[in-house]
Amino acid sequence: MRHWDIFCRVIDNYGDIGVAWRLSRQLAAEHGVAVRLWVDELESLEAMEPRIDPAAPRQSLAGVEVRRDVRDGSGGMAAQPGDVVIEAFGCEPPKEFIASMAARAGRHAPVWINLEYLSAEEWVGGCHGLPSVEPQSGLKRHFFFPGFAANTGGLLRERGLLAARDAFQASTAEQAALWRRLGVPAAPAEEWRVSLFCYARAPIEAFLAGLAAHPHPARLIVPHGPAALAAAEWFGVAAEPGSQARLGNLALSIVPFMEQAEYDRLLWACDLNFVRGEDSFVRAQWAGRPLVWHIYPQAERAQEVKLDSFLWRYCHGLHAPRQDAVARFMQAWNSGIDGINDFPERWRLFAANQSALRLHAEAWAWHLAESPDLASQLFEFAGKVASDLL
Ligand code: TRH
Repeated sequence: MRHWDIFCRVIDNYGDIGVAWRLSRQLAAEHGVAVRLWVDELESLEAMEPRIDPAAPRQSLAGVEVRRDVRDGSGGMAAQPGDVVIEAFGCEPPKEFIASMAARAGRHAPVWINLEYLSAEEWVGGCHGLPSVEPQSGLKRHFFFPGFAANTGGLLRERGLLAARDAFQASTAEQAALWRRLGVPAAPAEEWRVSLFCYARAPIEAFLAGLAAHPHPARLIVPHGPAALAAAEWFGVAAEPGSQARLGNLALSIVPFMEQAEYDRLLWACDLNFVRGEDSFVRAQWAGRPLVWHIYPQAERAQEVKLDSFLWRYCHGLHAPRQDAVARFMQAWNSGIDGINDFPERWRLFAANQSALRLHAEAWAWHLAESPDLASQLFEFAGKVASDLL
């Protein structure tokens, strides 16, 4: 089980490649796996890993061989499949590649796994690990579901993550160095530091107005992207990394889109993190700080059920009024313009609970860390499927 192929298609954001890249590195570093990561578009990976050359068809980095997935019908994708083939989020390997997998059908067929999107919903545990037969090739494909419950595949968490976080959070020197690198002014002790990463449809203006009028001073730190555009427009400054502004009790710093590891440090350094999608959402939970999740929108508002399923798990153990404050604020953030009317009141209640929510977030991270991490579970699962084939 030494050779793995991981396929990833960049749909419209950073999450698919963010997860695939993180998983690939962890399998190589912690499980001795030789990973070939196939990606159709390398620019998104370059944004979070600047050493990537987006023009190179093949390159090696962090123990991972990164290959451009070119499906131009030239037959260039007929490489010999490894022992395990992962398709991230149902992206399917190319036809020629599946044909090579099928040619080895029987005892030597590669283990084929579809790594699904993360969801806190109850049904996920019942579907995790199930096989299905892919009709064209007749090969078995297994569904692997990340999740929060013990009967799921868990969450990505590399070895030593929480210890690294704790060391950083205990070090004022490391935090000061981070702010210097990002061009963010030093923090007065009482200032809240809030990172903002969300989709453009969030009620960003209402939130900025709420922060500016709030009695507690705050600084919003916004990586370059749609949220930075909206915040810069509201403040009337350029939407460029390095832009700074102030209004009322709110200061703004626009920072570059940074490497994944640096973004982790930003999450660790902030008092409150607004995150989105899948991977930043998980990283914010490991940060052990209060978070606000902007969920990826889906057809027929399916994301609302997913948000409520997460809230149900996350809020467990909080006092009822605090559960209410968290749920109502996150729901308003996700309902965009619909939630704008009582947004200031919801923000006021959420902000009033910050100290308790911080303790809760710390405990939540430790609770999640009691379960085995996703890469280890995937490694074990692939081994089990392979031995069942023998
Ligand atoms: O970019 P996203 O919105 O990704 C989404 C989700 O994954 C969604 O489920 C999927 O369907 C859709 O893409 C196509 O949010 P996400 O998942 O948080 O991914 C962002 C990645 O970018 C994550 O790996 C963290 C990383 N990142 C950096 O490396 N540096 C940065 O400065 C920032 C802000 C993020």
